[in-house]
Amino acid sequence: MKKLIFGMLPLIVALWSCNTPETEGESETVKTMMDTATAASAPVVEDKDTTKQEVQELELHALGNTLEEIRYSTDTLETKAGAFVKLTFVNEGIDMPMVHNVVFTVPGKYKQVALAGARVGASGNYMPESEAVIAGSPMALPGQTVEMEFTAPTKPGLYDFVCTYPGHWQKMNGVLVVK
Ligand SMILES: [Cu+2]
Repeated sequence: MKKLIFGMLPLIVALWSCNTPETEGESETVKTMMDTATAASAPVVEDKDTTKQEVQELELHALGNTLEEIRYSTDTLETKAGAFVKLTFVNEGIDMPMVHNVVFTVPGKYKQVALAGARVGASGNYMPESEAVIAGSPMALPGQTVEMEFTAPTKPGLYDFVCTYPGHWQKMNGVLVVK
């Protein structure tokens, strides 16, 4: 009996060692696949981080065709703090003096910015170089639609927006609510 077991041992060892390279080969393949998977998923995580900023789409119209009538379609716009704002500004005016823009300013500075913008004049797009300006749209001629993009303030609060075309600020101003 003892002799039989010893006699079979080389066979068992032979079978075992025959199996070994294959098992090793498989685990090597699995390891490689896992490495590839990790490498491939890394940039996806990065992409997610860069697109983390929330997008806030807003629309604003300029209404009226005389200095008495002119106004924005709303006096309140709203966005989340730090969001990427895409604003579509539609000028519904018809006659030539109905030229408008939208300039966002720090709280309480819309009048100051508008008066400074009027002094800059047409050549400078009525846009003053001022720390009070957060962002400004291009000028929209009568019937024109312009787009602007900017990052909303990260600090919640009540900010202002105004048209800096001369003589418009009294009728064309509003509040940007940053939540
Ligand atoms: Cu205007």
